[in-house]
Amino acid sequence: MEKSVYSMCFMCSIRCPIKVTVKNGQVTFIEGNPKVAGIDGSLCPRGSAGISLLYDSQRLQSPMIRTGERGSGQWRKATWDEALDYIADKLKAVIQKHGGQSVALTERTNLSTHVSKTLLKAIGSPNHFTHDALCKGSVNTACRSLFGYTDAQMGIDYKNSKHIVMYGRNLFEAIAVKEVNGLLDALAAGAKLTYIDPRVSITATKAHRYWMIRPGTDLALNYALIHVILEERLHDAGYVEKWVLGLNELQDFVQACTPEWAEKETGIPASEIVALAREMSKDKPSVIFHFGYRGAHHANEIYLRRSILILNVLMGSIEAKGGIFFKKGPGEVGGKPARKLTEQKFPAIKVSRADKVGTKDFPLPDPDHGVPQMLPQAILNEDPYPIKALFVYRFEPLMSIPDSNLTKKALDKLDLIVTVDINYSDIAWYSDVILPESIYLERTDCVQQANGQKPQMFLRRQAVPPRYDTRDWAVIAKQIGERIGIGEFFPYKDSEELVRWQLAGTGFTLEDFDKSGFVAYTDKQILWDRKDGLKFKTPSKKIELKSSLLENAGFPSFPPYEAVPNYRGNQFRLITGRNALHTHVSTQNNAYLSELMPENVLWINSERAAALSIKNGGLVTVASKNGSGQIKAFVTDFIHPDAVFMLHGFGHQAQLAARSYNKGVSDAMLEESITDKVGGSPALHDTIVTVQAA
Ligand SMILES: Nc1nc2c(c(=O)[nH]1)N[C@H]1C(S)=C(S)[C@@H](COP(=O)(O)OP(=O)(O)OC[C@H]3O[C@@H](n4cnc5c(=O)[nH]c(N)nc54)[C@H](O)[C@@H]3O)O[C@H]1N2
Ligand SMILES: Nc1nc2c(c(=O)[nH]1)N[C@H]1C(S)=C(S)[C@@H](COP(=O)(O)OP(=O)(O)OC[C@H]3O[C@@H](n4cnc5c(=O)[nH]c(N)nc54)[C@H](O)[C@@H]3O)O[C@H]1N2
Ligand code: SF4
Ligand SMILES: [Mo]
Repeated sequence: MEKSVYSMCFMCSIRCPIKVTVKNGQVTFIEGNPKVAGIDGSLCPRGSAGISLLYDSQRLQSPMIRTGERGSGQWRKATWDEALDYIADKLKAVIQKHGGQSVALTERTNLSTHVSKTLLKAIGSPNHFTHDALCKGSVNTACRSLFGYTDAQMGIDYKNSKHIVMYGRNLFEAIAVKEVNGLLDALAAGAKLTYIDPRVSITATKAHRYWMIRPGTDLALNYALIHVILEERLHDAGYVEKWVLGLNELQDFVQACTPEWAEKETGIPASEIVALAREMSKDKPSVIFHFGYRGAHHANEIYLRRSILILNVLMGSIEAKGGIFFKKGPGEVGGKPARKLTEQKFPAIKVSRADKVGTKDFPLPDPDHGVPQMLPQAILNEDPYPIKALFVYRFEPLMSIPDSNLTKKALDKLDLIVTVDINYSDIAWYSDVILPESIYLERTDCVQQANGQKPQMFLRRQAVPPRYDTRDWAVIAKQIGERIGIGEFFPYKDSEELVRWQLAGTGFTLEDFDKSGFVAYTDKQILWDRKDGLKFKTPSKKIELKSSLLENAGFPSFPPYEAVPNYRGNQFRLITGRNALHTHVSTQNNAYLSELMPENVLWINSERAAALSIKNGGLVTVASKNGSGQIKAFVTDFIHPDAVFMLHGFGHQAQLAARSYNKGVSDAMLEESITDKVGGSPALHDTIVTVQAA
């Protein structure tokens, strides 16, 4: 018996639409959903390795309760009832003693985030954290400061673009399949790609123009580009006049930021900066300055992201074909979105967030997401109140929050740590109870509201039943809720029933997804009229270069540029990133992927390596204020002398994940916890390390 199931990949959180072939109850093939335009059957290497995850005997197979010290790896198998009762008893005790706010939950934003939020709201805790700030919090704040929309409400029209500029947006390795295909289509149609990175990534090798920028200086480059554009009147004057507030202030501010000034800071020749500004202007408005995820993570990240967005604004590319657009929801065509459990009525929460987001100490990061790198400090200082229980769902605080040793210290103060994972992650290993979730091929998930130029909904469907004693998070959360007296907030029996509850009132049913994995509210692309139909959500209803969001909170719109120091001797700036074969910290133990790439290495510039007697392939010790590790050197001309680079995601410590145990070094162990206090992101690239032959 053979069947095809339309679903969504979850080997990373991009959620590409997939088609799964199931023969006699076994998954035999996974491909990109051929019915989705822009995917057309393609998948990335990690997506293909989903089969190896499904049949992996090293993944979590049943609930576990810790029997030895935290982190000692001593466990006993438990039944679900035992594990859930254990959690409920501890949780009730914590809530009784310290109040509901003492319970925190961290997760990577996912389709069941409304379920997790419901659990916390019903308990009376504001302390729900997503990964967002760690990934792109300052991008989010930058977008809100200019347009009143979050970055998640904005999309990029690669396909129709004529010139795309990427600041370390290493799209051909840090993959999202539809975006990669869109960029490839644009390049095939003659678009240009300019790529800027201190390291020659795969994307750099495909670009028409590549600049090996001195790390951390992109902001100087952008101020010079803006300088040239305004000086030479290269901007879209009609668009700017109609939609923009603060052009004069911007012009005054960039007066001194000449290309010659930027050349000294960035290492990029002034003449080339001028050439790029002129080229982009010729192709405007169908141009994109990519606003990133995390090309450069510094303490002034928000101002870099604003400068990139401002370049788009000057080109008039916001809501232009081949530019950046605002995602349209079902409301644009009279449709209704899927319901969320968080729409229910909850008791009011009277305390502020433990990370202080939304208070005068930390006013601007998005309170919908919080700032996870502040959680360890909040736990350690019990400021503003104690946090005593932590749920970790589909997230890895020990490897995804900078300064792992500090995080560990904070975890030691907790009365209860529960991790819901699919793997023996380091955080699972450090927990009191591990709850195993069914993997994406084994479960139906909540509805994905896919807003865009055409609003749609996608669904992840169960392809095969769970191989082991695992459950879906929506069900696990409900079963915990029932045990602590908040069961009424979870009005469903299983995930399918929850999906039906979500779809009620949308005009679509669960069965409507069978044919192709998605439903569409309309066939037509929606673009607002750039002459008079743009709907900005700022207080002025304009694009605010001079931002009321920032200035009302006491932050400048255009702070002076601070020069970036050089590093010499045995000192380097540590930079990190991704590779096409792994997802963050999730896939290092995958049988296929670990064979293809078992460990990370340290990229180091040839001349600097020679001066330190470091040989290609030789072992080096890399050390920061926080810790040190030994790693193989990759000696190359393809990285700027100021920086060393390592892939994120290695250095796992959980022994039962035997393929990844102790392989390579963890960047999070080395990184200092420094935060952009305006935007909310951690400055992951502001750690200085020393490197020496081991
Ligand atoms: N030091 C450092 N920190 C970083 C980054 C960095 O480069 N360096 N990058 C940042 C970025 S951009 C991001 S997006 C975040 C990502 O941070 P995380 O979300 O923490 O990382 P992931 O590797 O995506 O997944 C974390 C955990 O989810 C588990 N998991 C995977 N699939 C499932 C599932 O179906 N169910 C359940 N229950 N668990 C599952 C994995 O086993 C893993 O333990 O990290 C950020 N933090
Ligand atoms: N294969 C794969 N694909 C993924 C993911 C994954 O884990 N694996 N994760 C997804 C997620 S959640 C995210 S956030 C995206 C991340 O997507 P990207 O942000 O495109 O990916 P990174 O690899 O984090 O990019 C970091 C790049 O920035 C460069 N860089 C470092 N410092 C500087 C600097 O000062 N200036 C400039 N211009 N560049 C600098 C680094 O050398 C590196 O090449 O990828 C997504 N896609
Ligand atoms: S980018 Fe790759 S791993 Fe991520 S969802 Fe798409 S196919 Fe899966
Ligand atoms: Mo991310």
